[in-house]
Amino acid sequence: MKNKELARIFNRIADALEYKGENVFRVVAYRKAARVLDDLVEDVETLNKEGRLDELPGIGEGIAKKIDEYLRTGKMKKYEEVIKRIPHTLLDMLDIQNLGPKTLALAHKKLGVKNLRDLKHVIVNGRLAKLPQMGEKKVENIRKGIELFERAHERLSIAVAQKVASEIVEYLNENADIEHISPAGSLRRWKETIGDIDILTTGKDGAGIINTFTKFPQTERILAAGETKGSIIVEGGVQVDLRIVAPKSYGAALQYFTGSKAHNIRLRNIAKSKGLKLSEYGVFKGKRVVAGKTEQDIYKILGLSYVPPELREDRGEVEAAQKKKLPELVDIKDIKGDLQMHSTYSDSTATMRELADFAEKIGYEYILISDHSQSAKYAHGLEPKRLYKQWREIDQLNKKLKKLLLLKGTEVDILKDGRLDYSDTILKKCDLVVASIHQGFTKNVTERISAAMDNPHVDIIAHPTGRLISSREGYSIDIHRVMEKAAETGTWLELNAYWDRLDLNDVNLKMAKEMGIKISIGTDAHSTEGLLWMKFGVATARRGWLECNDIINTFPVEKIISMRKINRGKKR
Ligand code: DGT
Ligand code: CA
Ligand code: CA
Ligand code: ZN
Repeated sequence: MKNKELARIFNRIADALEYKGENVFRVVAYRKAARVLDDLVEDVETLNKEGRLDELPGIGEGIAKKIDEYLRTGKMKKYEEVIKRIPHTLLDMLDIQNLGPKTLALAHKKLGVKNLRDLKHVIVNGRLAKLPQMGEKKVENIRKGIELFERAHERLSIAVAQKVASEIVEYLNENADIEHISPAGSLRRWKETIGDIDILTTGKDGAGIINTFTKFPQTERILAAGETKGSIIVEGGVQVDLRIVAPKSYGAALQYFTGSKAHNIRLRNIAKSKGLKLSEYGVFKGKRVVAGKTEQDIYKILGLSYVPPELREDRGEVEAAQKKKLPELVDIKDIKGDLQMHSTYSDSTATMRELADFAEKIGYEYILISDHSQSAKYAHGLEPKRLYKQWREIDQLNKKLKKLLLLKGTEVDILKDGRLDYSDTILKKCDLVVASIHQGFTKNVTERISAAMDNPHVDIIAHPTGRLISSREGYSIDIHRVMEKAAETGTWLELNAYWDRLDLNDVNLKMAKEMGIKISIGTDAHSTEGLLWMKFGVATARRGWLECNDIINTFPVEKIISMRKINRGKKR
């Protein structure tokens, strides 16, 4: 499928236009097209052949023509034209937080900066700071942005890693004689970023399986190809390790290669204390194997309850497993609805009807429509008039929908001065109010969020720390104080399930749970497919030890509404 390829190209066009300082609306149009293509499940080539590109939201005639041109000729004139005189190393650098296209263009023109190395150089020698309108403070922020950029590019997002891994597993299942196969490592533990992908298999012909593995179509380089281990780099620079083990030690190997290393060390010491030896081949008493075929056997013989992979980080799970007191983790099947999403009323590609149909298909009982509020101009935030219009449409839809209930909500901006972006009169009429920071990331954020939580109509604080895993550190915020306030006011905190946010993260979630705070998992979807990000939210919730009772959207809607009434009462 060429979907991702095209998405990348349109994003590049947007980058280049931004760099040149062209009309923002054109930039936005290309970004939107990129997002649509990126989320698209169907093959863009099929859609094009059937002349159905115009059915896609955000794809107008001009962009459809460019897609067609690229699919037919492998080239896009517009793309080549806009990037012609900009080095691609410069465009890559636009992902650096705090480094805008204008500054970059200036650094290029005045100081000859062509790549990241040059940029670091002019930061160190002070020349960047001397450019007009720059100064030490701005440069310091850019330096921080570079640090984050470099760190993020060493690791892969869980979403990308999972996609690559599932393509490889599917390919191996089709082309090689495989018995068991499973991802291992950080991927199986659902860590938010992945260093490399580990896959474990059993099968009779090890060398044959490895040989097939190295022929995976997206292989860029083969690092190792033996009889029990193969290692490749696939397109985009991701390393994938494949190991083949004997069926009798599959469980032991899966346990070993799932990690984490810290968890494994704890287990090995427990084995030792029982006069046993634990390795990737099994559990041994002297020379005799006493467990190894399944992971369950391994934990059992060590006197532990089975520890789900998401918990294996040595954060107390070993002690809990010894006492048989592990949490009963939430499961994706327990989720009854999604409490954050956007529609075409603001900046999403999906209409409310499309969101509703998709949600019904997933088996949800309810969804909260939470579009952006009026100040979010960049996202086409709703003025009160359009909000009321949306509510009338929700009433209509609810009459038609058989199984699903649409809830009236908003993602109301917490403004720079700490006020909310709608009056209380409006907020009062929402079924649920989600509040969040989208501006003033360094301005009294803790105080502003706390003030929002004092408002009796605010039910949920969305993406509480504001981080973007790949590119942004988050607000200057005291998350402990925010949690204390949430506990005191009964305000729910969001676990934003978008894979680049996962905010609150696993560690904060565990802390929130211990403080008695309830969590709402929302995908923040800007398309129908975005609703599928729930799996990353649930996995992160599991990594944070959360059970059904900790999570609002495992409850039936009646319970949510009555809890909300009690919370609002507390704040008066
Ligand atoms: P990553 O790839 O950085 O996201 O993290 P992991 O956890 O996937 O780490 P990786 O790929 O280096 O190794 C996969 C698993 O193999 C790891 O989670 C535990 C196991 N492992 C690797 N090296 C060691 C080791 O030296 N001791 C022990 N006990 N286990 C190890
Ligand atoms: Ca790994
Ligand atoms: Ca590895
Ligand atoms: Zn949005």
